Parts: sequence; structure tokens; C-alpha cells
Amino acid sequence: MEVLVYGAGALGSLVGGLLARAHDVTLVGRNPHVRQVREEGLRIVGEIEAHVRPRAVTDGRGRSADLALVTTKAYDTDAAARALSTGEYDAVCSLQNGLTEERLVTALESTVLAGTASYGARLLEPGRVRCTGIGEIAVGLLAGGESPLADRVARAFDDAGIEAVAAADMPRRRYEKLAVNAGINGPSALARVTNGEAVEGPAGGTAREAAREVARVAAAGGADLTAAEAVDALERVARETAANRSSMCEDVATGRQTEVESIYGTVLDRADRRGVPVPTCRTLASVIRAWEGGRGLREN
Ligand code: KPL
Repeated sequence: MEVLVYGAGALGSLVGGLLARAHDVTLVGRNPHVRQVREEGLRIVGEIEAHVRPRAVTDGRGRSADLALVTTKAYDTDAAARALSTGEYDAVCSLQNGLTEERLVTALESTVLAGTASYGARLLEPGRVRCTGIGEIAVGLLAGGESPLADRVARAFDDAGIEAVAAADMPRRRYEKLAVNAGINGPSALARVTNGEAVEGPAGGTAREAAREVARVAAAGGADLTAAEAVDALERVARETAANRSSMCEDVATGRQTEVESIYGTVLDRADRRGVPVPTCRTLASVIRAWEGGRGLREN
């Protein structure tokens, strides 16, 4: 299968690199990473070891492939969608944080699949990515239900040795992932602790309450996710990635813009529309927004 991976950050490089073991993969990213991958290939180290040679480019416009995976930071989704709209793909599948798929649907004619990925990844240096946790990828229709296209995409992951399922319950899974992100990312970033400490340490009550709030927002929108299931998922991911730092913790530690809007902004927006109180997520959002504002990383 021909696969374009739009966003060669940590997760994109890991998934793209693993896919390159069985498929024809093009990574779209930035220099110096792209240059290094072109010259020396991509090295995967850690829980999975591989040296692969995917194609690597800095311009993702006007290309075609069977599948485009979107793995950019959530705030780069519109730019990714604009680039992908100039190409041709049988399916476009997001593996990002936040509920970004709706934005892709608006901009693209290709079928958009929802995806969740629980593999842990860390970009060590240009051309080298560490697999910090073997997880699973789920793909399926945004609205839920069976899909031959999702089956085909899951099989392609499987052929490359990546744990994957075609899931008929993506509405629930997307909110479950949002609950996990809301529970781990803000508390771990503010306390500068690992995922395990964010949930099992003193901030654990905040983490659990944020996850419960997302479940209430999900249920108010018709998704089948209970507060207890959201907390179970939070605790499971925290256990499986206990020693890792969340992406938001990394962003704050390195002074970069965070995904506060696609995680907490999305929760707040849907909570307000559905009349669900989300005081914990609101507080986490306002503190992280204030941190970004103080560093000139946001306009308002
Ligand atoms: O997706 C993640 C992130 O770091 O953004 C979690 C689930 C918290 C895993 O680290």
C-alpha cells in the first residue's frame, strides 16, 4: 500500500517507520529530520528496533497515495488539510490528539476515518525515534459502524507488524482518548511529572475528575462512555506509559505551544453547547492558556 504520513514528529515517524517495513511510505516533515531520513534512513530504537528508508519530503502538496495518515500537532490540522486537499487519497485517517477529524471532513473530499493510537514515541534527534511503548491503533468511521475501508487500513497496519483493529465504536473510543488526554496532559504538564505520577501522585484526583467530566460531555452528545470507563482508561494508559512524559509536558518543558485548545478547548466548547459543567477542565484550560499567554505563544 502507498501511505503518506503527514507530520513526521514523534508518533508520525514511529508509525511511518514501522509501516515502511511493509509498505511504500512517504513522510512529510521538517528539516533537519527530513534531510537526515533521506541521507541515512530512519532508526527506530527502544521497544522496537528497526532501520528503514521511507521517502521523506518537506512539501506534502499535490501527492497521491492509498492512505494519508495525519499525525501533526492538532493545531496544524488546517494546514495539513489544505495540503492534502491538493492531492488524491482513498482514505485520510487522523491519529492526532483532540477531535480533529471534523476539520478534515470539512476540507477534504476523500473519506476521513477516525483513528486513535496508543503507541508511545519520542523523537531523540533528527533521523532517530524511540518507541517508548507498544500500544494499539484503532481505525473506523467517525459515526461508528462497520467499514470495509477501515478493515483494509487496519490490515495494512497489521501487515507491518503494528497492533491494529478496525473499530465499529469510534465515537466512544475518540471520547475515551480525549478523556485520557484531559486527565493526563494538563496535570502532567503543570506538575512537570510523568504520566504515572500525574494519575497516581497528588494530582491524581484532578486527573480522574477531568476524565469523568469528558465522559459526561460525551454521554450528553450520545456517545456511549461512562465516567467509570473513562477513569479505567485513564488508569490503564497511565500504567502502560507510567515512565513517559505526555506530549503537553514535553511542550511546556521545551517552551512550545501546547494542544490546550484541541484537548481542553474542545471539551469546553462541547460542554457549553450541551450544558454540562466541567469545572476541572475549565481550570486546567485557563492555567495552561495563561502559561502560553505569558510566553507569547498565543494571540489572546
Ligand atoms: O496521547 C498522549 C499524549 O502524551 O499526548 C498520552 C495518552 C497522554 C500518552 O502519553
